[in-house]
Parts: sequence; C-alpha cells; structure tokens
Amino acid sequence: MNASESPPRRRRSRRTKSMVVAVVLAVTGSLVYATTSQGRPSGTEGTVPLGTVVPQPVKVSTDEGVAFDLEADDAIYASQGSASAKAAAEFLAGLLRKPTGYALPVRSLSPGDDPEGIVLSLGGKNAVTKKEGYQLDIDSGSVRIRADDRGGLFNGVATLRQLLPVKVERQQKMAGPWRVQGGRISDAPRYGYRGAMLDVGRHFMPVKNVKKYIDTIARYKVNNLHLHLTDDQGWRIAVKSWPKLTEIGGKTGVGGMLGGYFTQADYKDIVQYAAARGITVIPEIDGPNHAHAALASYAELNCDGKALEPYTGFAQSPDGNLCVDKDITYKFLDDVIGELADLTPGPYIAIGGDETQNRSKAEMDTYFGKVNKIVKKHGKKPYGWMESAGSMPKKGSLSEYWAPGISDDELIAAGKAGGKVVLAPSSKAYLDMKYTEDYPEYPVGQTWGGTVTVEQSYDWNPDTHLKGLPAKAVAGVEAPMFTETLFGIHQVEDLAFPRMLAIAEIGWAKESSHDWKTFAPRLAAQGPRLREARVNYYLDPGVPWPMGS
Ligand code: TNX
Repeated sequence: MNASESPPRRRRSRRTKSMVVAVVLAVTGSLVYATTSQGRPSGTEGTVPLGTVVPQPVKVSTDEGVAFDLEADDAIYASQGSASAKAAAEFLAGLLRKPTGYALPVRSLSPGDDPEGIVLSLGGKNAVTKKEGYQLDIDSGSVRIRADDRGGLFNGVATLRQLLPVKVERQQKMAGPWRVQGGRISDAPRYGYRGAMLDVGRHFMPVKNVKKYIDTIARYKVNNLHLHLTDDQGWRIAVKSWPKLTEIGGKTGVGGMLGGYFTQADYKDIVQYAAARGITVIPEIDGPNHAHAALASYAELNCDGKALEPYTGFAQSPDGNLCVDKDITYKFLDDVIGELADLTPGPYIAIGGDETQNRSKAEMDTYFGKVNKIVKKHGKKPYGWMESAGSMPKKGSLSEYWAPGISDDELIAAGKAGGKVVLAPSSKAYLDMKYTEDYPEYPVGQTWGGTVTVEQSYDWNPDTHLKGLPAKAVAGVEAPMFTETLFGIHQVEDLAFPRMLAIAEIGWAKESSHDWKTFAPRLAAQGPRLREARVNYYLDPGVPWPMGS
C-alpha cells in the first residue's frame, strides 16, 4: 500500500478525546478544541500550524481537528537494523527527554509493525524518492517519518522539532501537553549542499561553542559544516607528524587574542557531534596563501628557510605564502591532509585557494595540481574557493563562489564542464557582514561586502546569481562566518542568526515559494525558539518578531 493511501489511525486510548472533539465540532460547526472529561484541553488548540516551518516544506496538508499528543509511555521506533534510523531516533529522543521528562525509549521497528508513538522508518515501501527527502505523517495515534536515506530522517526530525510547542526548547522539565497538529508534510531540498562555514582560525572557539553552533544550524537542515581550521593568525588542528603547527601556530589569534587549537580527539568529537545531527564536517587547510601560522611554525616551509614571526594582524598577511616550488611543501600537505582524512568521514577536504591574487597562473596550477592528487590519494575530494577553479580538473570539482570579478570565467567554465559550484556571495551570505551602519561604535562585523539586512540576505537566487553559470552546476549555498572581528560565540550568533536561516531557506525551499512576505512571519516565529534555546540573535527591525522573541 502506498503511504498516501494509508487510512488515518486512532490510538485507542485517545479515541475518547477525538470523539469529544468530533461531537463538539458537529454541534458548533466551528470550535476546534474542547475539554475532555479529565479537564485536559484537546483538539488542536495551541499547536504550531504545519506551514510555519523554516525552511518551508514542499507540500503541507493539515488535518483540521486532528492532533497527536506525546505521552509519558510513548516510545520512539527506528527501523530494525538501521544505524541511521537509530541515530535519528536517538537524536530526537535526546531533544525530547529533558523538556518532557518522559523516558522515550528507542525501540526497534520490525518489518510489518505499525506501532503507536513516534516511528522513524528508512527505506521499504514509501512515497519518498528524492535524496534527503522525507514524509511526515501526524495523526492521533502516531507521528511517522519515512525517508530513503539518513539525511531524510534527520530532516524529518528537524521539521517535527519545530512543530512541537516552543517550550520543547527549555532545558528543564515542563508540563505537557506535547501536542502536534495533524496532517502530512512531504518534503525534499532544492539543493544537496547547504553549508555553514566557521572560521576558528582568526579567533579560536572551544569545542563546546562549535557544538552550540552545530546545534543551531542543524535545526534548519544545514547539512555541511565547513570548518576553516587554518589561517595566517592561527593553526587550530593538531597534526601528530608536525607538532609545532599547534605548539607555535596555535598560540595566536587576531590582535593576540583567543589562541588555541583542537586536539585530534576534540576534532573527532566535533565530527561525531555533527554527524549525530545530520551534518558532515568539511575541514579546511588554507593555502597556498593565508598560511602564515604554518610558516611561523616551521622554518623549512619558507622559501628562504627562515621561520616567520607569528602574525596577529587583522588583514591577510602579506607573508603568509607557502613556497609552491619546494618539495617539502607537498610532503607537509601530504602529512597534514593524510591525518585529517583519517579523522574525517565526509567526502571532502577543503584546500583553500582564497585571496591568491599575487600568484601566477603557473603557481596556482602547480599548487592545486599537486594538492588535488594528495587529497585523492587519501580517498577524499577537494573543495576550493573560487580562485582555485581554473587550476583544478573541471569535471567533478567543487568550488565556492564568494565575490564577483575574481575568477568568474574560470568558475563558469568549470560549471559548463561538469564542475559544481557552491554559492556564498559576500553581499548576501557572508554572516560576518554588519546588518547596518547604524552602530559604528559597535566593533563587530565587517562592511567590505556591504551591510546586509535579513531581507537582503534572503533576496537572491543561487541559480541566476552568477550570470553565465548553468543552473545545473549549482550544488547549493553556504553562509561563511569569518571571525576577525568576533570574540566568542555570543557575537558569532548575533551575526549568524537570523541570516543563517535565510540562507538555509534559500538552500532548501522551492524557488516558486520564494517570497519575503511569507518568509518573514515564518522566520519571526523562530524568535521565541531561539530565545528559549539561549541562542543569541539580532532582532532585525524588518522582521515581525512576536512576543517572546
Ligand atoms: C575574505 S572570503 C576572505 C577571508 C576574510 C573575509 C572577511 C575569503 C575566501 N577570504 O580571508 O576573513 O574576507 O570577511
């Protein structure tokens, strides 16, 4: 039986309640809720309308008067033998146990079983065929999420999370009911790549704060975290074969502030934490420029054999240039990328390429030709900023667009030859740009890409943004967060949210649903959720924030 043909089911213990609602409805013709004999409200009072989700789902149909109540004895079922279904179920249980105070055991779902409660099923007979898509069915007896892949289940969970009452975000036990509006959501993303980039190079951020950032982006179906681990001002990942990278290069930060680094165990912890929320980590080792921290750590990496003094300036270091003609440069990269590849389950290693305007075409070809081979040798695929596009094999390449006029022609040529492009235009998607010039004394954020309100960050189309790039070459979108001006998670969040939600919406929702007038109130409804989750965000005056924001 196709999922769309399955009859609505009723949970026996809940039938009385539903019948009361039906009777009241029949009598009044308009009431949508009633009070049961136990005095508990029922029906759909206070539920989140299914269409309020960010990013907007593809298809929503509401069953008026039907609702699911999560109860103390409910369980979460996951397809038998599926590690992915179990992971999504554990993630959901982890979100719900604290605020509800319910045990919510994760149980195995045997083929053919159709239990009440929350059911996550992977594969088998279902109507979801699109990658990362899911179908969410809510009736009085159960909440069912079906998907064909791991990403789909996590995306379904992200939607369900937003359909629960705002109090689900509290990190303490709250009183029920835990009621979800009945209906069906059928959903799948517009683009496969929906990324956030976080620069821990300029100012280091401890594991716990990176995890908090992951927690927030996961709510909005972002599926890649591009971690900018190295830059002129700091090297943030321990490399066993080159220990001075962190002993020396890890000490500094912009202005001499917030140095530090991740041990390999820390990095693994971040990778696992992200994976447990449906997010793949893409580590970045920047080069051939933005490499001052490495050049300060090891004399032999420098063309003249002399170690640089550590750099704590604000702008790109003029000296942070790896020596592209030295063999040791590639021995170094082979070791670093090899260790990183071993710690990284995702398919990509980012290899930098940004701000290489001082490099000749020959230098770029040498560097990226060799690094490409190293990345492949370690079983991964390279991901580069747009400057590298002309020096990488076009077919199968993945490049990130960030500003106009840098290497547009090379990027377009790569796109036409089968390469893929992630769009991160600084005038729209750079989260480190200020929202407004109104507070010049507030030293957080930059303006080189312009100031960017939330509405402006939403106002673009990845398929047409770079004229000449075929739409089929667009892999998706990314919102980079560079941290030269940022001290700590509070400031990072202030700039990231809510603009990250606008970029997530663009990366997910259908092009035909793109409309600020409908997006703004949906976005606004996230205010109280972010507030409850203790996520800092900017109360952009262009968004109709409700009470509790
Ligand atoms: C440009 S964007 C850079 C970064 C800076 C950023 C500041 C890019 C690929 N390179 O090195 O941190 O601007 O917004």
